[in-house]
Amino acid sequence: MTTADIRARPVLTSRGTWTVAVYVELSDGTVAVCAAPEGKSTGAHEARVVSPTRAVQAVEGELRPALVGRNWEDQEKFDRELLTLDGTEDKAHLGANTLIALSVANAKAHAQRKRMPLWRLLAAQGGFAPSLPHILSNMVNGGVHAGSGLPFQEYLVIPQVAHLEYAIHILVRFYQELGEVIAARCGAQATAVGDEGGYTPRCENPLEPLEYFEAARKKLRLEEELIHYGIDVAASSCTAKLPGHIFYGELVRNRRVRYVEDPYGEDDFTSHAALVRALGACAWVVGDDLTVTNFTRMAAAHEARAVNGIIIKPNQVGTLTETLKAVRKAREYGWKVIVSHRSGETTDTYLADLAVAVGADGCKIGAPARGERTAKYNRLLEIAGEME
Ligand code: 2PG
Ligand code: MG
Repeated sequence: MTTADIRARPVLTSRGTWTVAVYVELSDGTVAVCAAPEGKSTGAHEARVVSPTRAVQAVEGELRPALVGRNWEDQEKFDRELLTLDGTEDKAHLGANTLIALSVANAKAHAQRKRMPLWRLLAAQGGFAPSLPHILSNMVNGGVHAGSGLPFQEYLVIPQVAHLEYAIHILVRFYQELGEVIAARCGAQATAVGDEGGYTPRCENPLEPLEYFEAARKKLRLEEELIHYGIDVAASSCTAKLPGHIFYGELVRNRRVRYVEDPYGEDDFTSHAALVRALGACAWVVGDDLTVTNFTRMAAAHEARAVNGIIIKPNQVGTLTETLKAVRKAREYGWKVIVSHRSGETTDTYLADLAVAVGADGCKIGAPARGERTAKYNRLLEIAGEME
């Protein structure tokens, strides 16, 4: 089946900024679209993005003439062609945002034509055993996602139950209860939500949100085993002094935190490695800005034993094939895999399909609030049905 047309247009993200959406049309009339997300706390080593105007121009002026009229059912071949057309190491010419939107739109179009859900197509293509992930739900937003003075960027709630619907049920109850706890302690204003749907209490003490979490858990009489907590420090965007290992150890030992993302600067492999040595047996120490879904950075992190888990963000690298390869590499390294959204999202749901397709351990999709986040929750629920 040949590709009949490729088009692009600027669309809006949840942060009120522009991004690019790419449409792929096959010769039987099948049309699929994908919109690139964007991050606010981007890692310095992520692949480059171009402006939405440049992205549209790249699609219409360069990619469309080179790709239309050919059969791109083989996604690997398609992505290889995209890399050749870009011709740079960091995707600076066509932009990782342009490429990821086009790469995913192509996969979606072929899945649609085969009447196959996207997760099933991606699992088959990558040779993965699909499964439903744990959800990492960002219920208190801080750092650059909130502007509330809270130094750490994210406070995550991670249900420890196998059944997805039950996990989401727990999250929704937790989110509501947490809202009441925060309103009572900090005033209703603090329940205004940040970029990823989490509440935004004004507090400078990074322990405070974990206290609110525990208050909500106790009020709900949720047993301790049912939920873990996590933090994304986003250290490279953090303006406060970073804590030492003892502080993180205290979070793991006494605050029920089992997930620590980007605890140190994006080039500080040494401190990460020391933390893995100290806490690696009882917590996931996860790289995001440190590893940026990039093979060279991942190899360096592996060499240094700097993490035991990785954030996979397709738009950090630029194509679907590279994303799947990064997951395979992470598995080879023995790491946990967490497929993640960005702070600037659209209602596109391909991320949920990807998380299921690769059998990710976790999927980070924000709080169960705001349309661009709930779209992913709802897609996960739909996929659970498709898997039955
Ligand atoms: C992160 C992400 C998503 P951003 O740091 O993990 O939560 O934020 O998209 O702003 O990089
Ligand atoms: Mg992060």
